[in-house]
Amino acid sequence: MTGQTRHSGLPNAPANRLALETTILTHGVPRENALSLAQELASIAQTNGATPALVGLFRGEPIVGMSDEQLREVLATPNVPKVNTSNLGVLMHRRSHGSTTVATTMELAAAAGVRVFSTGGIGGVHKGYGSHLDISADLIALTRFPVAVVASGVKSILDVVATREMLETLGVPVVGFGCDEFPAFYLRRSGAGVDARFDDARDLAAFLDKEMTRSGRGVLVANPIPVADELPADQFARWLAAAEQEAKPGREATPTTLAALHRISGGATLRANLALIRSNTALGAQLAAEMS
Ligand code: PSU
Ligand code: MN
Repeated sequence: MTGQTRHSGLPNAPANRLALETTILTHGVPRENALSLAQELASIAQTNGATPALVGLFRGEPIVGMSDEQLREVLATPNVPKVNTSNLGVLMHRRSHGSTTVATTMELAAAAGVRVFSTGGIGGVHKGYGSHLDISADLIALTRFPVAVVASGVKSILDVVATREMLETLGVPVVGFGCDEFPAFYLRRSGAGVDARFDDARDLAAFLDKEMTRSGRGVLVANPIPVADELPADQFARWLAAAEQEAKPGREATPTTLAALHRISGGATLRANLALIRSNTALGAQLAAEMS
């Protein structure tokens, strides 16, 4: 088969696959938006030269390239668990459906030879509601799996500057696409920096190829939310302060805060979230198309 390389993992897998995650579908957006979002992202990936591969757990089976039919069944299941590196094995053993977070999507993508993955924003260091220490497994996954993650930085519900510092501590390369600052999801700027700026997708793809082959680890590609979709910082701060009152600890922290924000903002944060996911999917697809 043409277009196949030693990186493609499976014998017949195309080399231009772009991984997409299931947690943004099950926990990041209202359920009624999930299927149409998945279909839209798949078509954006194709338009930009990639083969989309939705990652998730179906009846305990790790899937890289979930079918619409499988996705429909997962979405119709109430309380689909969020799959982290830590509970992946147990959920496989129990033949559960599961939606993969950034960390687990990277793990399964890497095992299948997929080297690029687009999402909204990665998890990171939480601000610490009460006395809890809560740091996402997404950060550690970047040190373990050779996958380039295209995201609009970390979700602005987190401690963005602490997360940026933690990435530095872990030695994760953070490159900005068309930006000098580390973006903060709904906002284009955070005050923190990136390790390098790239403006050309081809050049960035060439770097990612070389870097991940060299290090065997991941890279975070920070792609800021499109200018037209950015939220006003002061308004966002007010919405977030209100949403934080409803946040639950642990695995529920991110989904409960996002859902509260979507409601309190009258849908503005959801629209911004969808806009940045689309934009990250387009960039990820261009990179996947260029990489070997
Ligand atoms: N990006 C979004 N919405 C989301 C997420 C990312 O636009 O819901 C998900 C990702 O799956 C990420 C997870 O891995 O949030 C972070 O969860 P935690 O903080 O529990 O690690
Ligand atoms: Mn957590």
